[in-house]
Order: sequence, then C-alpha cells, then structure tokens
Amino acid sequence: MKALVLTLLFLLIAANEAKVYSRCELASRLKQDGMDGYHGFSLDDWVCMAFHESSFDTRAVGRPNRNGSRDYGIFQINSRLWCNNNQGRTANSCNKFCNDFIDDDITDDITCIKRVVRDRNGMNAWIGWKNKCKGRNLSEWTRGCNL
Ligand SMILES: [Ca+2]
Repeated sequence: MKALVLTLLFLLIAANEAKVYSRCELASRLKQDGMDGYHGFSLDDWVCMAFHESSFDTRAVGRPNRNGSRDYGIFQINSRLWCNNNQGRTANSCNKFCNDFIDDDITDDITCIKRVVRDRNGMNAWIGWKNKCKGRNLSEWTRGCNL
C-alpha cells in the first residue's frame, strides 16, 4: 500500500513537471510538425526564436508586458492577442487558455505559432527572434542534429 501511494505521488509529480527541451530535440519535434520552411521560415529560425524567448522551457511565463499582458511557454505566446489568461481583454485568436501553453505537450503551442506567423508581422512578433536571430547565419541551431 505504501509503495502504491508513493508510486501515485511520483506519477502526480512527474505529470506536473514541465519539460525543458534540448536544442536538437526541439528541432526534431518542430520538423515533425511541419515547421521546416513554414511560412518561409527555417527550423533554425524557430529553434533560435524559442531559445531566445524561453531557453526552451515549456513552463516559462514572462514578466508582465507594458500593457499588462504576459507571454506563455516555450514560444512565449501573448495573452493579449493569442490566448486567454482571465486577466483583461484578449483577442484570443488561438482560442486557448494561456495555461495550455505552459504544460509539457507543445502540440497546441505549435498550432498557435502557425497562426501567429501568418499574421502580418510574421516572425517579427517575437522580439527575441527579431533582435537575436533575424538576418543572421543561424545554421548552428540545427547543426549536429539528426533530422
Ligand atoms: Ca501545450
């Protein structure tokens, strides 16, 4: 009985533990979900963006932006435009709760960033990408990955 309780406790903790991706693991996952070349952006762009936005941490929540919104998860998806965090107005264009973007399943996060990048700003929506990735040689981001 004690072992069972401990096992259940462990599973509960494990289930709540968010995931930090490695560079190649994320590249592989993004490729699997069709992000290589999506809307004209390479896997390197996406991996570079995620690194500078969240350090690949699926549970990252940014500090409040100037307008009071926050950014959620590995791709730092914004609560004013794309998801609902029950704090103020949101366009909620991805039709999700922001908390859905800080769990360890990034399937819905990827679906949402496909919507984000189709918007008129493209990847400029991500300041981390704009400042640290845009226009640079990014080949190091998938170098050595088995893709
Ligand atoms: Ca998710």
